[in-house]
Amino acid sequence: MATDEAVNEMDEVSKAPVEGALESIDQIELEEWYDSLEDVLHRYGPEKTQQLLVHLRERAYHRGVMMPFSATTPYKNTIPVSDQPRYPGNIDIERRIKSFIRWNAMAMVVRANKKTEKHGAVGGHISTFASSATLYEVAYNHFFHGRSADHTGDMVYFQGHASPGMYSRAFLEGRLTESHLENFRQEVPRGTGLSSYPHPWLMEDFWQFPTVSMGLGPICSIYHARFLRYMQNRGLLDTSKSKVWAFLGDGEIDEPESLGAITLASRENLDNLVWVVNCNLQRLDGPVRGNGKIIQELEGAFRGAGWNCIKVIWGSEWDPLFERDYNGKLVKRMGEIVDGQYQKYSVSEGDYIRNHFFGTDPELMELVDHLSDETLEKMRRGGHDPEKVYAAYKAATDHKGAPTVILAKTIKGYGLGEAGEGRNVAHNTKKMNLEELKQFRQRFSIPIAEDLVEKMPFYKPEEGSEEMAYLRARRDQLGGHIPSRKVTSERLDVPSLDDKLFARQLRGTEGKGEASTTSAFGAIIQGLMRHKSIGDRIVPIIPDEARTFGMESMFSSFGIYSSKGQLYEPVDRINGSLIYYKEAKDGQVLEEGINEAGAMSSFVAAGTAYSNLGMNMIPFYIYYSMFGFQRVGDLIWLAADSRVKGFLVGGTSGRTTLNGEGLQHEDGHSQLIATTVPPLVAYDPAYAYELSTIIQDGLKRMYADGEEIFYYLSVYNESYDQPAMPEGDHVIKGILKGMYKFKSTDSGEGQQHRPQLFGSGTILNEVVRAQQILKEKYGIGCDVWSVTSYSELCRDSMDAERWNLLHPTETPKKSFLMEQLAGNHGPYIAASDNVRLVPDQLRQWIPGKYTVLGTDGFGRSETRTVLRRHFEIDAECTTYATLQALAEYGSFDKQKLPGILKDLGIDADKVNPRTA
Ligand SMILES: Cc1ncc(C[n+]2csc(CCOP(=O)(O)OP(=O)(O)O)c2C)c(N)n1
Ligand SMILES: [Mg+2]
Repeated sequence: MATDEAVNEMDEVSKAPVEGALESIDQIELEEWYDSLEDVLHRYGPEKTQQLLVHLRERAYHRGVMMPFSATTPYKNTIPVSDQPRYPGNIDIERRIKSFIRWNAMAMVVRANKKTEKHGAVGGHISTFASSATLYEVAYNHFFHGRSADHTGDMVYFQGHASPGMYSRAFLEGRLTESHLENFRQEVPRGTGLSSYPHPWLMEDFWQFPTVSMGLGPICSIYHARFLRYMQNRGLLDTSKSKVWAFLGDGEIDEPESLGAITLASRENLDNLVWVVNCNLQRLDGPVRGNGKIIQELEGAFRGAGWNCIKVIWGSEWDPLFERDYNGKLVKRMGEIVDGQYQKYSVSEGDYIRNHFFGTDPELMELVDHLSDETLEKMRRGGHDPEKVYAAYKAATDHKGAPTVILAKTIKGYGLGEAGEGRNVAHNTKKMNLEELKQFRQRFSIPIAEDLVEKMPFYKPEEGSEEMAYLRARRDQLGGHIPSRKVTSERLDVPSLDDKLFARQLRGTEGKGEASTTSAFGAIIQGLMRHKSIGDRIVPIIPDEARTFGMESMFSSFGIYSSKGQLYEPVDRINGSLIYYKEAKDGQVLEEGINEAGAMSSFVAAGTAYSNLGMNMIPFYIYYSMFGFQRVGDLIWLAADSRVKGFLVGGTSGRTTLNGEGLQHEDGHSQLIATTVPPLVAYDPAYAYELSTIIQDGLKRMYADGEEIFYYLSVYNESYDQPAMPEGDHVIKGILKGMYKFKSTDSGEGQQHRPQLFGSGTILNEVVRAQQILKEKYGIGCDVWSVTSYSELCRDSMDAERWNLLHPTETPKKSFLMEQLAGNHGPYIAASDNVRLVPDQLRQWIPGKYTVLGTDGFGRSETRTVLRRHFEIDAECTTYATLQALAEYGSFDKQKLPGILKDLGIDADKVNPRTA
């Protein structure tokens, strides 16, 4: 509400001289307009005034007056002083606590680098937290809520480079010891030190969300906020009290992932989401927008996207100046200055600021006449003023209907003085000389004796001190420590392989038709969703390809999640048809649209619910395999760091199996990249029974046994006869370990060597065909192995080898691979729809000649038959490679090989697929 004082102020404004375009309008006319405005404001208040102005604008449009679009507001705080709430805490004590945290955060980095200097210092960052200490401390003291019995807790995405500040606070809170701080960035052995950035993989009781790969925290936070609503709307968990906070750098905002999903947040009315952008105007090398204004640019983007945007630009010291800025000249001047110049002011002395900033206009000069140069230097930016920050957080958390972004202006390296404050080198500052340390101590009143300063002791107030009591009381009241990762002890009752949903797949197609592993997967997931004990925990996530995977019936059976339900009559619901595009408030399917990064973010949110919400959820993210690892590889890496659980399902896999789509779609290398992700278990199954066995075991390992791993499954869209699961104990074990003997033919008469053929995915069928050709045409018997996972075999082999290396006098351990191949001498021939490096992982342990066929080179559109010949992985090429290998063993006549090529229809001078 406009107070009388404010109205009086406006009176002054109305009498101010008119500038610019309005000069041509009659003064009296203008006065009348101003008076009307004042009158309405006085009688009805700002809200009604706003409505009236909007109405006037609409009327003007109607009369043909085009209004210029402006998404931004003047360069001042969004919240006027009159609306600023009373600060609920003790600012003095909070300042002291914050100062100790600043000191320890700085000391931690400087000491770690000194300690490790001789061995190549370990690095670290001081300046990011120096600029954001107030932003965090206000939240720690008044907003961040821990997870407790009646509150699912706030989810806080901390800016990665600010981690020393979080460790420093945890030290005061008694969660970390001095020894932990001493070992910042010295993490071996595990548990003794502190990780560089937020890494749940490395500090599993502490960090929840990896953020340091810029842009990923922002997008994950949006989808996390939406996932909280999903849990709520599906009636699974009351998440209504939880907020998602994300602290970002202004430089980080340039990552496309940062802004790429902001409209989802407003479309979904995510008022449980608060972003705090630390606008210190600098990134690593220099200014974020030297010649522009990042805060204004972001305001325009966020307001345009429908966010509630709160600017916190100026500290309280500026308020009296604004109060006297009757004609808006100060605000206008503030709007004229670009960020590069603001950075210059942040390192300049008072007289420069006076002459350069205020000196352009005598009236502005007069505004600051009464202020000393020293005072001018110390006038804070908004992000360093707890009262302004509190006001913004309060408004953000009270806001309804839209997410909030707070654009807080700060100074990078605040308090570091010459060592980096506002300097372009601030980001990399990790050294402080004695003089700088002394200044720091003095500026923040750190109670450390001057002669001890050089040693940079960590400072913790005595137990029972006012500060410790305050710190504890605040966190106790807010539900405990943050960040804090707490894993649920809940174990799910997962279906066994005997359950009908799997048993059906184990029987195969029984000669009644053909099926692909993709369709088998579709049946399995729908069976799981119907399962009585875990059905509601399944979270199917699909970007926009359910129809491609033949899973569209899921839409109507389970509904597509939509916070708004379905406000339209779906076009495909004709004559009461049961299969249609059904959106529902409690829908189970997350249909993310053409947005693999967003879908991956949902996968992470659901797959970490067991630790972040205390409830196991089972995400299956089904996507075009080509647009997985190489498109969102960094998010998959983040998922691994997050200790995610769930299944990534690369649909339409295979360089030659997805035959028509061509170069950009045909994937032959995701299995290779999958190998590089430590907790990821990857399989490339050929048959529905293999797929079932793997999924059942995955469910058991992750949700019944509690292992913190996740899965990657290649599924294909080629239909063929699905065999029944062969008899024998070795089959299930082999499927899970990575290989089992699938089919054998008898050795021919006098056959000296027995070839061992490896096949995976759809190409196993080609290998089986090669086995037949070898037998029928050349009288050679061989064994065919189904290799379900080269990466699992490789990991097991590496582990055995490592153990043997380090225990030279003990009985050597045998890897599963060695056990399987014992007594065989090869030759070995592997064929798959992947690049050669996938089977090549095993080369060093294969006891004989090893020929690997694969799909190295760009894919292209053709029939599967032609493509498999092009890449030389079909049955004929596998047959030939086997005979050629036997020739090298001396058990086949080499001279016959050119004739065999002809016989098999293989052109020796055909194009090389690797370079084609
Ligand atoms: C994807 C990615 N690219 C590059 C980096 C390297 N990097 C680390 S910090 C930084 C600058 C950060 O600037 P800003 O976001 O403004 O944060 P500030 O420290 O200024 O708060 C860069 C480029 C990274 N961590 N992640
Ligand atoms: Mg920055």
